[in-house]
Amino acid sequence: MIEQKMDADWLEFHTDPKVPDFKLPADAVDAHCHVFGPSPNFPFAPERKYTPCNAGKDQLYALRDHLGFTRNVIVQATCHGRDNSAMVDACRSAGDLARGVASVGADITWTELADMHEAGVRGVRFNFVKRLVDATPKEIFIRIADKIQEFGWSIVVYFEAADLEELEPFLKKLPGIIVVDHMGRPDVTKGVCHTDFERFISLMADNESIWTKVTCPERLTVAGPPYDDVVPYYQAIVDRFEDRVLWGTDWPHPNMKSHMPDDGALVDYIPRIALTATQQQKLLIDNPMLLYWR
Ligand code: 0GY
Repeated sequence: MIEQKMDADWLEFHTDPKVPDFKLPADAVDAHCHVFGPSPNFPFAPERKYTPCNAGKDQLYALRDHLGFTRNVIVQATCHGRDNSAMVDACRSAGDLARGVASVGADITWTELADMHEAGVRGVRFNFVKRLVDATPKEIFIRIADKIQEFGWSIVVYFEAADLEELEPFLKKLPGIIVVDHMGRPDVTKGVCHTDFERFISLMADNESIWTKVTCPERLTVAGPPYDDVVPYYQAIVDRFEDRVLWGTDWPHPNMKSHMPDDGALVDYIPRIALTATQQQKLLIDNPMLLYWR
């Protein structure tokens, strides 16, 4: 097998993250992370828009233990396209301690879905971020959404704030629970009262089936670590929708060009965005368990 060389401007994940000062509650779930390869065993997809470093399941589970998490939700990354084998293999290795979110086409069969379900997959991801994927017609996503209902899976959607207005009617049509990645990627230079973020808040307020991940300050920040500029966005969401939020590291942090976050410092960020013990319990345990381990 041929090793696929990572992009020249790729930043590798932090290899020596701090032990967090914030002690995670027992049974906490890292509900947004990925595995990349390793490419000799699990080659990256020919249609990928980037080639990452190798970051396999052993490294992910070592990080889980180092940070104090118990469980992971491994989200299929675009560099693996619709070949979910690295993610599924990681889920199988962790037994009941990992769940997966897959990327599939409309031609996925019942048997393939059932096999993935048995391995721990509990959702699909629809990606609208233009730098990551070629566009998929919405009818295709609707067909996939219909197929997964029988399995009780949820849907993760990834888009950027500027695209929400156009996507809103489609999102409202989707069945089951919809989880929006990274709060729909607000532009944090605009402020929490800007119409773009208010649109996102209204979407959640008006649609009880829409959840979100309060994740990736390292992607949303303009100021850089310790990501003070993103805190008000997370607080606004967690305060209002504490039963519909998830948190994850986003390890190994694909496409970070400016800096690579220390995953231990990201864990220390949690009490800044979920202020009470009740909010932390819901964010880190109750909500992900309800969605992915029922
Ligand atoms: C994330 C964010 C990114 C990449 C992917 O699947 C992916 O390639 O999700 C990104 O570049 O913003 O959530 O990992």
